Amino acid sequence: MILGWLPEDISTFGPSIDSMLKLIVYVVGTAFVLTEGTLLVFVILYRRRKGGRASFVRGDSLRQLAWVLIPVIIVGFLDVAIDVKAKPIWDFVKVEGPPSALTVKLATLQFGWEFTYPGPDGKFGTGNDLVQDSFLRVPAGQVIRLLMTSKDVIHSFYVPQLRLRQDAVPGREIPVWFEATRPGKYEIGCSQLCGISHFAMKGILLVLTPEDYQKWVSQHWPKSGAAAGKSASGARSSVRRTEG
Ligand SMILES: [Cu+2]
Repeated sequence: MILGWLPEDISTFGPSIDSMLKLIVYVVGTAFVLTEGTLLVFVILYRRRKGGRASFVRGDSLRQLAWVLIPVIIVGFLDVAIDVKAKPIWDFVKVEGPPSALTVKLATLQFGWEFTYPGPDGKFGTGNDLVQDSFLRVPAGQVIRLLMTSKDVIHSFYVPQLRLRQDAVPGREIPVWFEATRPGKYEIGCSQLCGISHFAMKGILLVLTPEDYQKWVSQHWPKSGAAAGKSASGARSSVRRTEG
């Protein structure tokens, strides 16, 4: 039921993330209905009545303590069960991950996204990197690795359809991966309150068919070995393209 409210899933690991979400919603939802239901019943049953006297219950006897201890044990057990089910999913999504076909660097800043492609030689910092503001183009059906850092404050890369959210932290390079299954245009949002224009920090993820992606690469990437885009001062040894 709850999964019907979720955005479209275009990630290979999306179903595992959704299954965790479903499990947590059902466990917490059941606990919510049971505890609030019990509270409501007790409020009505033991409401103030004429001649009734309140008493102070200290919870000394085991019978009284059981009202606290039994729910604690149940909640503790469910917590551990959720952790056990989540562990392999966490390891796959956040720790191990499959080998990637393409690595892109992401630098976040107030208030935008800067994606750097390694250029035809597949290496960063060799003079033919391609820097793209706001737009991340990737081929569908291939594992993409993003190396994230931030130039100023903590931001957070969030694409709901990828079921992927990761903070970008200054001074650290954090790797994430994803494999998008469906070509399309998806919004990248920043999900860390990062300053006055946080609301406007929008990027675009374009998932292309492998053919369209190759076409874009051949049209826009610097040619192999070319130190294209090198400024007169040599300050920036990469090609920078900005789109509206
Ligand atoms: Cu931000």
